[in-house]
Amino acid sequence: MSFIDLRSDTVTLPTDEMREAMAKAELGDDVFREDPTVNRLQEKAAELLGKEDGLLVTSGTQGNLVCLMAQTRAGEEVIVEEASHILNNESAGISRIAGLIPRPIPGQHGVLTSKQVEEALRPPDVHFPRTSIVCLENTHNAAGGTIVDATQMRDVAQVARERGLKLHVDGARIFNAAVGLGVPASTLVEEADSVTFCLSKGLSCPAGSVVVGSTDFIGEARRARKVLGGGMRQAGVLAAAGLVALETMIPRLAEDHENARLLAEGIDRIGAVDIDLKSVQTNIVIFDVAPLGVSSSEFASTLEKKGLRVTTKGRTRVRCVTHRGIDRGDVHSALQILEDAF
Ligand code: TLP
Repeated sequence: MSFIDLRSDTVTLPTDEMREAMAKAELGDDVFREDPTVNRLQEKAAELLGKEDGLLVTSGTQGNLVCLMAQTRAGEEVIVEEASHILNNESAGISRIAGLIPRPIPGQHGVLTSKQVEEALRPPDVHFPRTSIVCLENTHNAAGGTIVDATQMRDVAQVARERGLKLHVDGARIFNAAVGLGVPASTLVEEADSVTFCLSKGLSCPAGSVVVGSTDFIGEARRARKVLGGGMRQAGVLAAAGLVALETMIPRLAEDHENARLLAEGIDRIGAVDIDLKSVQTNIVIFDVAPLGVSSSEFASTLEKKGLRVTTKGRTRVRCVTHRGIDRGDVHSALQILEDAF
């Protein structure tokens, strides 16, 4: 049975151009900083995001952890959005490995405001943990791929700056945000001290993420990556795919956004479940099956039997993600299956 796979944009396979670039990549030992392809990818990533330097890491999870380890000390507090990936989907790495304590704050569509951050700050008192960093997620996965725009980013960055806090952006899908807004990604992370973005999601690479920031920060991040076992030697085979992604794959994310819109509007039209069309801003569609009186996992297994793969978010929410492997025809077929299942 063939499936329409809307579980994640992580299921995308590398393009032929990527495979060719990987086969021909010039290689060296990256722990000695001698892999020319890795070096080129890191430079290109830093340039695209307007930062001094970059560092290839194995995954988005490793990237976020490396960024936090490089900018904090154990026992410090991290301000995170309540439904963020860092808090909920990275197996508590920030606590068990970086020794940090999270301070979760509920955002609106995943977006924190400067007022919320301000209110969360603690007076200097030996009883309290020191708050040292604020994390924003852009796009925000659990909120439905919602975008944090440059003004909202700046707003939070200003408080962080005034209070001496660092600002980290989990930009796993930062290029979806940039394409969604029609702005260069660099404008969205101008104020960030560190950014992680993923090559292996909508950009279709087989693996890898990149961390960017100042030269000093990257020096610390490189050490943290080593601690985590992320020094990868001839990693140019991966970086070669990353270069193709950064050079050719960003504009096509718009197609994924159009397909997500088409899917969301179709689900809304059927009218059997709850869906907030305002939250459908990029390539993620989340709907709530509570009105059907079933759990999200029961619903997902019904869909699976009919040839549609999705993921669940909590007890009643279902997530669909569009990507390069999904065209308009697949969206129409998915809608047919969904209507049937509803
Ligand atoms: N997200 C994956 C799953 O882990 C849920 C997905 O399918 O969406 N930040 C954000 C915002 C993410 O969505 C993800 C991956 C990560 C970080 C971690 O990236 P990886 O999977 O490369 O460790």
